[in-house]
Amino acid sequence: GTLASANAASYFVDRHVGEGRGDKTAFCEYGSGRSLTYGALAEASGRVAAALGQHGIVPEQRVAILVLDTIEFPQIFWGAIKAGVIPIPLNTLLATSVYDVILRDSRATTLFVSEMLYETVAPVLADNPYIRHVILIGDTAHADTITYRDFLDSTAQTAPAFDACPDEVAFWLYSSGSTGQPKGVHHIHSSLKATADTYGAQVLGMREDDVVYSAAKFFFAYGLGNAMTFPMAVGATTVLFAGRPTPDVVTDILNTQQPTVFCGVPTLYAAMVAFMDRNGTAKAPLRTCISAGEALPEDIGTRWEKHTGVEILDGVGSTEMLHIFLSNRPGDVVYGTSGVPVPGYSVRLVNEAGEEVAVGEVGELLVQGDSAAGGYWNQREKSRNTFEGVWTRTGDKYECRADGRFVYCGRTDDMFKVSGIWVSPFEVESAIISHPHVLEAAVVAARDADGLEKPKAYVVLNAGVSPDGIEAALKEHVKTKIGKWKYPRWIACVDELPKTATGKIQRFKLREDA
Ligand code: 3SK
Repeated sequence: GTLASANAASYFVDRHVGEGRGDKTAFCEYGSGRSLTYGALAEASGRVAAALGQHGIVPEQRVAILVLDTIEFPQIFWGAIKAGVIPIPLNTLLATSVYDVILRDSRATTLFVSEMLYETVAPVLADNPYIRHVILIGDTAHADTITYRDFLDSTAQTAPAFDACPDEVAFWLYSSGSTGQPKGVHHIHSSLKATADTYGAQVLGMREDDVVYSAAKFFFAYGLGNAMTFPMAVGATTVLFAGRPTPDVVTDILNTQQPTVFCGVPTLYAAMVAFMDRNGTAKAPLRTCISAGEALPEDIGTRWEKHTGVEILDGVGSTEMLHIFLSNRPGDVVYGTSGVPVPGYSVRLVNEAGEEVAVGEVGELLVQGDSAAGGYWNQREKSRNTFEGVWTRTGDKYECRADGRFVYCGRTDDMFKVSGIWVSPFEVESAIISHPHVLEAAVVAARDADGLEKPKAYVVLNAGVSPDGIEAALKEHVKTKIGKWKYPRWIACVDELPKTATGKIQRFKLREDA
């Protein structure tokens, strides 16, 4: 039927009650047994909306959500949206000083925080000039906080959806970026449906009888689509897990929760195939697996498919575009590529002069689609450099092959030339990872005695593998796999690679060290 308002909560939450799905489970927590039906979510989000008003928090003010993936998260997120208040999900893995920067930058008036995360953020709350309410998801309030239960009990009312306009800002996400300061990315109400109607419906083919598990959490745009808006667009069910998705736990989630859709990132897929090689394959009725965050090495996709019989749809998206805009399609997967534009999006590859590059040449990827963010909060220069009219610059270098598939060639600032020829760190990494002794690798440019750039590799070996002789073996392996000039001149074996909270390798940190 027709919705009363363009408020995204009317479509994603309240509509289901009118359509007879009030008793359907929307979210269930792995481990605790707690769950939330669509009807209970409609009620709880209405209660959150009313309680926000009761506490004097008015439309267009911001509330920060530092909450683990539990059933309270959707209640708070949708409650705020319903009220016209702007929720800002925060990465739950950040350091205290970064929370200080983000809370000040956003000027959030309210913080919802899971008990387990309170200690990390608490030191910056007393001096924050904007925060008026701290609402703790847990049983015992600390000084200057109230519990979520008491917050809800402050009213017996449920508020209807605020009459939002489709172009109105609905929520923000902070982009961690591969370098530098966090940026507040503001998204509008209609963008959530735009991603559900395009990637969610036309690539994932999300269905009402799907059960989704996303190892990527709600605070990440990738997880927000996978675990919240795509299943909620069709009345499906999402499995939630608040802890760290290690291969043993993820295997147990697959075995016990029986998801039909699994959403991971390359690091997790790599760890999962190594785990399944040792412990046997997880058994779940999976129909689709997806990957994003960084490009998926071919070898990992092939090994995963051998184990599970299900292909991985590798795609690329961004916080700025809200979700995936280039992707492999079901039944048409070519590992080592990011596939083709998602219906509803168009892309261009341009050189430094802004001219389109020819097939087979490397250029920066620009993307156009309805889910683009409006800009970065209070960062005019960065907004202008990224959002150019209808086009959004991604900072990713791509090549479009003659068959129309896009191949990732690294970040605009990661590529380098060796002997005058472009080298993609990603290509060298993929070659190294295909060696059976290697779990993960990152490649950056380092300078040789002549001051010329050459590839240097940081390598994590598989458990139990000795580093003796590995340097010569890997150099030879890369030379034969992708070409003589591309082999890493130096190889450092390390215990782990520096990564952002969302799993992207922080090559800039390695470059500082190289
Ligand atoms: O990194 C990605 O590929 C991605 C995908 C979906 C949403 C957000 C991001 C950053």
